Amino acid sequence: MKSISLIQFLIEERRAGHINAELSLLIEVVARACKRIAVATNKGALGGVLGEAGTGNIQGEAQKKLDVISNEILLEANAWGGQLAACASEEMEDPQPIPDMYPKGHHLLLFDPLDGSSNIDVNISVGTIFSILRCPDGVTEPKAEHFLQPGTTQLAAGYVVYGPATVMVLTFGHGTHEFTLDREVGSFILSRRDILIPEETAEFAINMSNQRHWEAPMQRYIGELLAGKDGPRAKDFNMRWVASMVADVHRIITRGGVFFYPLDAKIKSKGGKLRLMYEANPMAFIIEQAGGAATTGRERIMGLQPTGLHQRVPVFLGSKKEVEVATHYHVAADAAV
Ligand code: P6P
Repeated sequence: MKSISLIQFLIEERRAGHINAELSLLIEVVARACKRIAVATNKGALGGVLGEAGTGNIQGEAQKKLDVISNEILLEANAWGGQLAACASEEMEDPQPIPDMYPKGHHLLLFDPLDGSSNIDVNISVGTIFSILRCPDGVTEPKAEHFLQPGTTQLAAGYVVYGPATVMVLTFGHGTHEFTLDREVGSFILSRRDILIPEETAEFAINMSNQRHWEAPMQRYIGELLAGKDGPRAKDFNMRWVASMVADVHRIITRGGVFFYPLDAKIKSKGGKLRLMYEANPMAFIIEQAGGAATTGRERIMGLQPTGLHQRVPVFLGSKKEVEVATHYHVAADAAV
């Protein structure tokens, strides 16, 4: 099959009217930045990039050196291109404006520069997650509130998983597509177009160590999966947990499955573990475009009206039928109260 590069694919998408020239250029810039992040992560111990940075982020988390490096790479790559009005990052409290000496564009870029960074020092896959919104008309100095748009308004979303291969998965709302980095050429090459994940699955991903803290419907749902073929689900299930959302989601994009980070007693006051704007929303867009579902356990993630740039939400995503079962248990339990 003739290989199609990311740039060629973007030109096709422009001709199809799915994206405009500015968004196409922005995706190329983000992809180029992620190639630089891949080079940095692939150096491992030889690059002096492992371990703690000695700083903390807005989340109150200790930053890894690669968190800071990846954030800087994305900010620098996106400062001068003219496609953005501002950026927002998991690593920064406030949005980052485009420097005055550069032209501004019509887009807002949100990202988790290196998701799963606790896995870096043990050489397990990590990734970059990004979401692209339109900057509201007439807004030249975007503030946090201008980013607070529901996931349904995303123009594009994607992730890059830095694993045995460096793989980018993208959606513009016209299907979900996968590109694999050809390191010899330095190009992302289309490896899967119009991905569809199975509606059914026998594989779930959750951090079981939190089980005693879950709400009752989650206890019931996971208990039924663990009961296997002798239980109410009448089939055995397998479990995976990489503790790197990008890696877990990419497995689901590749072979189906379902991923949960539910509320639990430890994190209930924060609203959840994962961040809505630059983790849950982009992953929900990607999963829905691949025929899956993404809810908070009670409602569609992409329908939420955000209340804060770093807002956290529960995440249930993946194979549609399984997300629906788990969500139904929570909705039914709420209705019974
Ligand atoms: P836990 C990584 O820190 C992350 O944000 C996601 O990538 C991952 O799915 C989750 O947290 C892992 O959380 O509680 O299992 O360490």
